[in-house]
Amino acid sequence: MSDEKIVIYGHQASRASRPYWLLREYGKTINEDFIEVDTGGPVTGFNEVRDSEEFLALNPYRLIPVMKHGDVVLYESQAICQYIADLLGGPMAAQDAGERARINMYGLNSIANFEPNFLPMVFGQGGEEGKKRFIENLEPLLGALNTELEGREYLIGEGAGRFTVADIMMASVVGQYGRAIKFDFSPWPNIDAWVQLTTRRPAFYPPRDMKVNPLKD
Ligand SMILES: N[C@@H](CCC(=O)N[C@@H](CS)C(=O)NCC(=O)O)C(=O)O
Repeated sequence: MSDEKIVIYGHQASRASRPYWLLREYGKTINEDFIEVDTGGPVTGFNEVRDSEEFLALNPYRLIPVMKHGDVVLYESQAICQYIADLLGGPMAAQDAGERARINMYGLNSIANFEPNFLPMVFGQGGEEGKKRFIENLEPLLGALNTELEGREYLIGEGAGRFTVADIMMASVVGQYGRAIKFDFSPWPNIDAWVQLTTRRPAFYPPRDMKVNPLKD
């Protein structure tokens, strides 16, 4: 395992906010414990780093975030989150193979099912008609997630569960995007409570000098 610092290419106003949130949960500070290479992002505009040879060698798909830790290079925000959790360990990480697979399951679920319906609403895609369709798509998904959260506070672990990287990955989509568009979660009270519990954590919010509101990503 490399003792080099983790390097994240990205920007807070992008899906890089997911590994940044996780790193803050571990008490890590940008440019002290890990390095941020600012690429700009879709909201602020990308800068020249994203088209540099150095960046394209790491990710020919030209998407952020990208993580480099020694010889390990990863793109896909949720894969990066899972690597960091495994690396830093503790209760936020998987404790066994079953938990690791379930954490991965939530990472996939968040981007395969929820993100394609929440993110376009954040950008107002499709206007009112689009919004109606995205909400119709989301209703059964939210019903299922609400069922999974019945009697629980968090997604992973015995009993009410414990806060893990799975909550960060799912809440970065359902919670962050939902709150950004003031989505009405009241028909799904277990999700409503979980969104509050996860996205009100102090580490959810970037430090002031990052100057970006995560609810406006
Ligand atoms: N599934 C990927 C999506 C990566 C992605 O689409 N990133 C956006 C920024 S949030 C990007 O780099 N877009 C490039 C562009 O808009 O040209 C992940 O979760 O990392």
